[in-house]
Amino acid sequence: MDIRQFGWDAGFEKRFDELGSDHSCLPARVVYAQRQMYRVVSEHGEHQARVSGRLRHQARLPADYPVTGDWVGIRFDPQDAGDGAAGIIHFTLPRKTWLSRRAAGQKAEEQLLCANIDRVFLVSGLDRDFNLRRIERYLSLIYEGGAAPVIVLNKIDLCSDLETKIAQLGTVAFDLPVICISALSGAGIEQLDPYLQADRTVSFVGSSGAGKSTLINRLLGREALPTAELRANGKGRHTTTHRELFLIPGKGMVIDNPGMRELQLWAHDESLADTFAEIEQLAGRCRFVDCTHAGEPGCAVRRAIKAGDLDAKRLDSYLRQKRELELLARTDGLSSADRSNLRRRERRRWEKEVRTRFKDRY
Ligand SMILES: Nc1nc2c(ncn2[C@@H]2O[C@H](COP(=O)(O)OP(=O)(O)OP(=O)(O)O)[C@@H](O)[C@H]2O)c(=O)[nH]1
Ligand SMILES: [Mg+2]
Ligand SMILES: [Zn+2]
Repeated sequence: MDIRQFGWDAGFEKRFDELGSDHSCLPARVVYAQRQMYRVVSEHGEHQARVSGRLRHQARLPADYPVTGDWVGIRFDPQDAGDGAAGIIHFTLPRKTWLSRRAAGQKAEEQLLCANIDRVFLVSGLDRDFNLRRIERYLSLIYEGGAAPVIVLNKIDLCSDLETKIAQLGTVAFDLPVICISALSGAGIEQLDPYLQADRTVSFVGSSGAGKSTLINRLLGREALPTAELRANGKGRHTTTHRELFLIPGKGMVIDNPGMRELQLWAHDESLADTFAEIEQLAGRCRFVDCTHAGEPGCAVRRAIKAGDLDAKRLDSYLRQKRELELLARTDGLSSADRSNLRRRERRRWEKEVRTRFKDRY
């Protein structure tokens, strides 16, 4: 199997050579991860793998374990593994981009969702799933991980006020691509083609029931994933329960994700500055440099709201996210936040490569 079709390139190869110095390791990409059992693709094809005892021993945080989309170094030895795991994962390559959120629960801990993605399709149903504030949260989460968002509005067949919704979306999406489709009928999905390119990986996020798996099935041309209607109270169980990477011949890779009920941020201020670029810009014109936009004199942000140039709900959403991040920084999660900082630094090393990858996108 040629792993280049899974996105293996010179950049990964270079880092692999830096890490896998003893040459007995092979590169492999994680296509499925659940409870420390992994499925990977390597030059030997697709097979099971588990992490080495040493990796497990050294892992201090959940994010130290490989996730779907990671490139790892494995030793492949069919004789070696009695448990059906033909590969032993010895290390994970530095992640180019990623998606993570704050794990549910009291502890401030990062939950890494997937890694090495070029794009994220933020799938939102045009039914009652459509929610600007939720889209803002997803955007902060996506910007933090360094992948480029595309907003996919699904279920056009159920929507009678598309124009209004698109106009509303304009106040949070600015120049991001917005694509309207019906995953069920296939209407409009050819508009996704420019974002589905060989060697590139797209991760799908959005609420449960938004139609992520339906769309992936349609792109794959087979029912690879189960899909289901939400229960009438909107609380239905999550149909997708794990993250899995699929290869679409000629169109790169897609990663399905379970819908997220709790969307707690794991991010830094810089990501908010991307999501709320126009507010940050206005804030630069407030009289006080430390203006909290809570009613101080000479506040340019409040002025914009009065003038009708900025939606008060959007400022509210910005302040809410900001408070959430301040709280995160103050809790015992600091050390893991530092950890995430490290990863961001690593990403800066990647950035030039990421940018050249985006340049030839269209
Ligand atoms: N009317 C309509 N229904 C759709 C469309 N796309 C998906 N659905 C339906 O929406 C329901 C949920 O779709 P899924 O693909 O399972 O949603 P999901 O986003 O994968 O949900 P989770 O796996 O729980 O995160 C299913 O009953 C689909 O048939 C669409 O374009 N129009
Ligand atoms: Mg699903
Ligand atoms: Zn202000």
